[in-house]
Parts: sequence; C-alpha cells; structure tokens
Amino acid sequence: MLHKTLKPFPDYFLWGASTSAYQVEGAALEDGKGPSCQDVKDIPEGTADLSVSVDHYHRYKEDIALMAEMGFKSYRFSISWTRILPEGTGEVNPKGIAFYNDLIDECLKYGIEPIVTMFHFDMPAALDKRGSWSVRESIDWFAEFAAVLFKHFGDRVKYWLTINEQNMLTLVGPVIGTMYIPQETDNLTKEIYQQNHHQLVAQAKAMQICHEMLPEAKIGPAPNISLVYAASSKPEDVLASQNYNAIRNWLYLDAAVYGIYNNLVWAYLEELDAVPEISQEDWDIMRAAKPDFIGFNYYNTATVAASDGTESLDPAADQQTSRGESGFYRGTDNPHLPKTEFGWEIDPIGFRATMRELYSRYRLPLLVTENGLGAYDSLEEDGKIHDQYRIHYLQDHIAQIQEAITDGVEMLGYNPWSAIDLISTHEGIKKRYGFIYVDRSDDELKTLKRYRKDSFFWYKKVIAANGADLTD
Ligand code: BGP
Repeated sequence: MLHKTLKPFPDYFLWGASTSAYQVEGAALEDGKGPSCQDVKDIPEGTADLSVSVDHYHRYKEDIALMAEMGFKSYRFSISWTRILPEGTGEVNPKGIAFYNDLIDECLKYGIEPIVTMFHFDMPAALDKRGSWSVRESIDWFAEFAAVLFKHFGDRVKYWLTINEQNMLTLVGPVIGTMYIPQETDNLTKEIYQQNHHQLVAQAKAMQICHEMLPEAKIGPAPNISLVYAASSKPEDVLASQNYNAIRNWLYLDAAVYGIYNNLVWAYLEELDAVPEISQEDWDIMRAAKPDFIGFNYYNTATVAASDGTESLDPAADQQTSRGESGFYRGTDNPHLPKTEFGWEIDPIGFRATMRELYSRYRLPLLVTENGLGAYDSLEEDGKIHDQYRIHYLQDHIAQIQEAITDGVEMLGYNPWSAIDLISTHEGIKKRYGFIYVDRSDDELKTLKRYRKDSFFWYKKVIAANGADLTD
C-alpha cells in the first residue's frame, strides 16, 4: 500500500531507548547484590567481563541527564533480580530497592516514563542451583519477585515488561549465556520446552498479579519478533516459513495473549517427543491472563526454505542469524538485504511487515522495546563520533513505523537499543549500539567517560519534532 498522506506520530508516543541491567550497570556484586547466571558464566574470548560493564550503577544520574537532554519520553531498563533478592527468593536487599527507587525518581524528575523489564537474561545463580526454569517452583519464584517489584515500584512505574526475549532464551540460550542444562537429560528439546512452558506460566501469573495489585498499570511480554519470509514462492518454502514463524514468533504471543499453544508448534513438539508437562492449573493461569500491549524487539526478518532433511541446529547461530532444523525449515540468506558489520541483515520494510502482522493477529497496541544497529564506532580526536550509518538505520526504521501507523497499527512508542553503549550479549563492547559513547574497550576500562555521538544530536531533533522530521 502506497499511502498518499502519512498519519503523524501520536502525541503520547514514547520516544526513548533501552538497556538491560547486566549489560549496563556493573557493580555486579556490590551493595548486597547476589550473582546471576551472567556473573558466573564463561566470558567469550576477547569480550568484556560484566563486573563493571559501563558503570551505570554509579553514573546513572549523568546518564539520565544525557537522556533528558535528548528529550527522552521513556527509558526502558531492566531490574536485576539478584540486586533485589540476592538468593532469588526470600530476603529483600534494601540497597537494591534504594538503587531502583533512585533510578526511577531520577527519570521522573525529567518527565521520563520508566518502562521496566522484570527479567532480562539474568537468572539468579542461586536459583540455577535449585534447577532454574526446569522446575515448577520457578513459577512461584518469579511470582514472588514480581510481587516485590509491584509493591515497591508500582506507585511510579506504569509500564511493565515480563520476560525479555523468552523466545531467544529458548532458541539460542547457550549463545547468550542463559541456558540452564541439567546434568541428566536424554531429550534436550523436551527439557528446553519444559523450561519455556514454566516461563509462559510464570509470565501469565505475573500479569495477573500486576492487574490485581496495580489496576492502573500496563504489562506486556517482550519477545524478539522477526517475520519469517519464504525463500521463494515454492509452496514447500511457504510451509517452511509458516513452521518457523510459529516456532520463533507465534508460540510466545499466542500463549501470552490467548493462553493457548500454537497448533503448528504443538505438532512440532509432538514430532520431537518434546511436549512439556502441562497441568490443568497451568492452562487456567494462562487463559486468565491478558497483556495490555505487546512489547517486541525487532532487528531484522528471517528467511527460510523447505528442509532437505540435512539441517541441524547451528550452535553458533545467535538471535538474528539463520538456523535450520531437519524436517521443518532451512535458514537462508535473503539476497535482497544488506548486512551489518556483524552479519545481521537490515530490513526496514520487514519492520513494517512485522508490525502489520502483529497487530492483525493480536489487536493490541505495540511498543517497540528494541531495534538498532551494532557497529564499530570510533572516537575521533575532537571527541566526536560520526555514526552516520546508525542514523541511516534508525531513519529507515522510524519511517516504517509511520507507514505502519498509517496502515492502522496502534503504536505506543519506540525504544531502540541502546540508550548508551553497553556490553553486547556475546560480542563485547566493540559492538556498539548507543546514542552515547562510553570510553572503554573490551580489555581496558579506560576513563568510562561519556560522549555524545552524531546520532545523539539527530535523535534529539527527531524527538523534538515528534517524528515529523527525520533528516540529518
Ligand atoms: C537482544 C537483547 C539485548 C541486546 C540486543 C543486541 O537480543 O535483548 O540484550 O544485547 O539483542 O544483541 P547483541 O548484543 O547480541 O548484539
């Protein structure tokens, strides 16, 4: 559809950006914080460890002042579970509560709406020792944590996100350092989908508790959604794209929104003898819960062809690189799309296609919780960072949000990754995403000084014009 006139961004549109606790805060074991799985994992060679990250824990005031200077209407950050409950359950750490109280108040001081992710890739190490998401108790652990958050921060936080990228935890958990693998298992797929099931129920419980405790608040999931294209118009390729769309995307949202398992995923799990154990109570909890909006992270689309029976899951595949599974789909490159320096395809039009599809399937407002370009940036001698490539990426994607709004999609906001440079999930700080540059490398902490990138000044202008001027 070629629109003659584009509809404007709504007045309430939440322009901002995102971070996550373990990637930005540092202070990994300070002020009573317990270790999370990220603090005890093996650090990929040549990448930064997470003990200091970019020191947001000590510099959040300066960082939020910079976000306010850009005109942010929202800041999406995650709360570290083990800063609040060092052992994952039980005793609350008052210093952890104090830190997030201060962070929230600092945002509100500038009129920045805090958007809080409850869980972003950082399972408490103490709970991993107790079986992590494998065991049913994990549903209660998460519900306990959720209630603590709502109790302490619910008077000021109106937007909540449950689990960041649950689909990536399930599909590529080992690459992002989050996968808990029990020592004895003869069917790893079943084990993974059992963990996934417990997360679905835990999320549903958290949504229910949120609505009971905070009737004014809004809560939603935050999966990584990439529309999956068929590699050709060959009918077998189209079926493969439906398979991977269901496995990668719809499983998570059909469960969150409708409390059901997607039928193609169910058939896939049956084929693999990996249907999880589901109690009647689980179904009841899932069906009773309903999100208020859908938060989603978008980096690019995926493309798949029919399986030729030889595919096996590539253990190095990450959130956005192609994969395949014998009998179901075969990941391919899309010859129409360019790639980033880190090998991720770039597809702004696919962003619009993804928003259209999401809205027509679920009819809930959409909040973009991540989108962005990971690149090698360089700090010039005059203190400038010329990240034109990032401006172009963001321009093209924001333009597609306006197309989607004109298509009739209800959009709540745009919170790209990331507000400030931080440590990537598995590629260190050399892969930068921020509007704010941080002076550190993977092996040296340097000054940790903050610098405004060219994209900082550009985004400030975009926000001031409420998206009506994207030019640089
Ligand atoms: C998402 C995660 C983020 C973030 C981002 C970029 O999958 O939610 O935590 O890191 O992707 O990914 P990466 O750091 O692997 O480049």
